[in-house]
Amino acid sequence: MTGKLPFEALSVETLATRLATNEALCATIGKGPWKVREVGDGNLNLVFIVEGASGAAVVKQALPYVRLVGDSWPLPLKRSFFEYHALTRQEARAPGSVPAILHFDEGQALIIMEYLAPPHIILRRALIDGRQLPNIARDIGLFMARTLFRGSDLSMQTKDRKADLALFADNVELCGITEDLVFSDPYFDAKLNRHTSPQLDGLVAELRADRDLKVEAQRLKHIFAANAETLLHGDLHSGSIMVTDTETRMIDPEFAFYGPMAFDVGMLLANFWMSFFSQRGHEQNGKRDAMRAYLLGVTNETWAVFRAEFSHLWRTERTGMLYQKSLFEDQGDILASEQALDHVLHQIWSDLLGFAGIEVHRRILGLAHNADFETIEDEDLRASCEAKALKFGRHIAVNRRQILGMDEVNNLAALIERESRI
Ligand code: SR1
Ligand code: MG
Repeated sequence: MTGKLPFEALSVETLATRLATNEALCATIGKGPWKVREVGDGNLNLVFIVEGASGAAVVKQALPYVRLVGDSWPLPLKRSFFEYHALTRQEARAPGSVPAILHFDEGQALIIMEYLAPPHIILRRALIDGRQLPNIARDIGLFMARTLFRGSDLSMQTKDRKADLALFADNVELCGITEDLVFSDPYFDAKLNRHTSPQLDGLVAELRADRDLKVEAQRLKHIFAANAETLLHGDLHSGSIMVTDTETRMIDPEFAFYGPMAFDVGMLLANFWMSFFSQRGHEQNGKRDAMRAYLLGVTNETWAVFRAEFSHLWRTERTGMLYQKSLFEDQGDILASEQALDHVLHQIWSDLLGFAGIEVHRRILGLAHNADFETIEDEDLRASCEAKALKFGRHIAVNRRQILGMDEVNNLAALIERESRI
């Protein structure tokens, strides 16, 4: 298959014939016969696992529409191009944190990549199952600090960064999904919205009439759209991470673009807090108290690791045009450099709380829900978990400038979670 043929979606039936001569694939898994399975359970793409005599690989192909909704919502194939380029940059900036790329075909919008075999599992699934993974906070904290710092003007040469900014600026439609689905749709009666009804109807009406919340969501959208600070993963939720007990890999960066550092961190932490609030709905087979404590510990540790690594890179790799060393360290003024670092970290903290709060809202009020809540079959129980998460999200989004540290946030989460009545 070459990039010159017109685009055609692969299928389980056609994949082996169409990729039979692909050198990278044959070198990795051997020549056919191959076993092909379609395993995509995301909202946008086709994902195949292809197994041959000497191994397996993943073939991911974009479709010209949103899979979740169908061809009434067209979506450009070029998201595959952005995913490919994001993966190459993430691998360079945080080696070993993403699947290896074997082949990219721009015309067919497909990426052939390393198969993360079982026991790899999607992080969201592992957390629903109540598994306490020992390394995720460290691995994800390091990934975020390294990719976000090294993709910014704190590290890159300005000419290179501006060229990259121009490249990713064309990821318009994927940014548009986030701009609508995350920042706006949850706060009015948008067409594709849904929520657990009638249980949440009252609270949803209250949130949509909440002037402070609505203004804050739009201030955050403004930051998201206008602060092209670094190359983001762009969709760093627990469904975009694969784990074993010892390994953590980030996948699916098709939403990559230059935006605020706090967006990736906020979205990720929101997913840990949503997992925390959903645990009550998965308790049938035993108490989840330890799991809840683990999840709050993970938010704490992720943020601590992020801060520590970001600070380390600030002190050792600050080679870009921002906060240049000639103004600080080169004049012996280490204190001023540390003061500037504190300021940058504080800004990320305050913004990440906002992004986290509204990410929680959109997964309960908008189009794209998550399995943490959706797999709770008892609708009253699900609504009770969701209502607590919504209240938490509202508080951290609206009060983000006054919240001083992670303990305050996690104490609030624990308090809301223990409330018997919402
Ligand atoms: C229409 S796409 C819905 C969501 O799926 C992706 O994973 C992103 O999170 C997006 O917002
Ligand atoms: Mg995805």
